[in-house]
Amino acid sequence: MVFSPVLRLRLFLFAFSGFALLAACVSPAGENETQTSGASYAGKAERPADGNYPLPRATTLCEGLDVPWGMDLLPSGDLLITERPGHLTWINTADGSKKTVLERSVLNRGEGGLLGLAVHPEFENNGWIYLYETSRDGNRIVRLRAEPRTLKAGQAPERFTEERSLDNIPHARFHDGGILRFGPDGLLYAGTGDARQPELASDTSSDAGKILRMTAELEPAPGNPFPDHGRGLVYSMGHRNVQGLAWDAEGGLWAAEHGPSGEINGWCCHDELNRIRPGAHYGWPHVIGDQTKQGTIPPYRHSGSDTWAPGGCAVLGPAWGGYAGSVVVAGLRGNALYRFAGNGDPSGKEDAATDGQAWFKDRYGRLRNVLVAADGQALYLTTSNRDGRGRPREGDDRILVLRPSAGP
Ligand SMILES: [Ca+2]
Repeated sequence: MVFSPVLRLRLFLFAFSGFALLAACVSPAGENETQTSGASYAGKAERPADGNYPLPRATTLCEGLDVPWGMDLLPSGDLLITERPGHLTWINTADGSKKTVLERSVLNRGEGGLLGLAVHPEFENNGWIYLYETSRDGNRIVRLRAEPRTLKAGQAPERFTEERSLDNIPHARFHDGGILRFGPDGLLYAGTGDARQPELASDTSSDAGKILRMTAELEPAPGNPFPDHGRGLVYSMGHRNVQGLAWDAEGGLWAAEHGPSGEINGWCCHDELNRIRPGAHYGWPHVIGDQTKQGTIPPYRHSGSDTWAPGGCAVLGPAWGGYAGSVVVAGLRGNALYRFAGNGDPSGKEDAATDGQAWFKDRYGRLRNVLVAADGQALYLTTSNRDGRGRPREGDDRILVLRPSAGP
C-alpha cells in the first residue's frame, strides 16, 4: 500500500485520536470485544516498502490445519506444530506436506486444548519436546521423548514416550495462557493465564497469570526470583493471559498478553506488549494501559481502546533492513500482524508514524502464532479461523511464509 504524505499524516493523527476513545465493551469471553470505530494505535498505515523498509510478502506453505497453536523448529528445519483439538503435526517446510504424528487426549474447550510446543535446543541428543495442554485437572506441561532423534529434512519423528509432567497449572474455560519457548539461557519459559481469577496474577505462590521459568526437567530454574513461594517457578507476575514470548538479539525477553474484557471496573482492551524483567509485576489486576501504580511496570506498547487479542510474537532478523529488531505480534481479533519498533525508543518521525503498523490487516483473518524460520529471516505465521471465533475460508487453517519484499 502506498499512501500520500497527507493521507499518512491524517492516518497518523486519526490513530492517536484512538487513544482518547473509551469503549463500553464487556464480554464474557476471553478475548476483547470492542466497538470503537476507526483506526487505533494498532491500526496505522503500512509505510510504503523500499529497500530499507521492506514489507512482508506471504506465500502459503500448508493448508487444511485445525486451529494450529504451538509451533517450533526441529534441527532439520522442519516444523512441529500443535493443533488445539489434540493433534501433534509435523510439517515438511520444503514442500508443505504434513503428517499428524501423535494424538493427545486433552480438554478441548473454550481456549483450552493442546496449546504450546517447544523443541529442546539439544533435541538431537535427547529427543525432548514439550507440550502445554489442558486436562480436566488443570493445564500441564508434558515432556515427551521423540524417536528417532536424528532427523533428516523431510523426515518426521515416529514414536513418542511421555517422560514427565508439571501438572496443576490453574485452568478455566478462558485465560489458559499456553505459550512455551526455550530462552537463550537454555531454560524453558511458559506463559500462563489468570484462569479467570485475577487476584492470582498478583500472588507469587500461584502459577496463574505468570511467566514461569523451569529447567528441562520441569523443575524451578536456578535463580528464579521467588524460590520459596509456591513451586518456585515464577519469573514475572501481574499478567492476565500471556500468549507470546520472544527474545531479541540482546537477549531481552518480550511477551504479548491479552487485556481485560470487562471483568474488573468495566475495563476493556489494552492488550499489551511487555519487556520482561525477572521478578517484576506487570500490573494485572490493579492497573491497565498507562495507569501507574508503584511497583508495577507499564507495557512497552498497548492497544488502547482497540483490540489485538495477541497470539505469538517474534523479533525480525537482519534481512528486514530498517525493521530488523522490530517485534511482530500476531493478532487474533485484530486480524493483523502488528509491527512495533524494538529496543529503544522510535527514532525520528517516520518510526513514530509507523510504529504499530498492522500488516495484512483483514487479509487472512485471525492470526495465532509467528515463528522465525531456520534461516533466521523468514517467518512462519499461522491462521486461527477454525477456533470458533473466525470465519473459515477455503484452505483454512494455514501456515504462511513471510519474506521481506521491497515491492508493493
Ligand atoms: Ca499490564
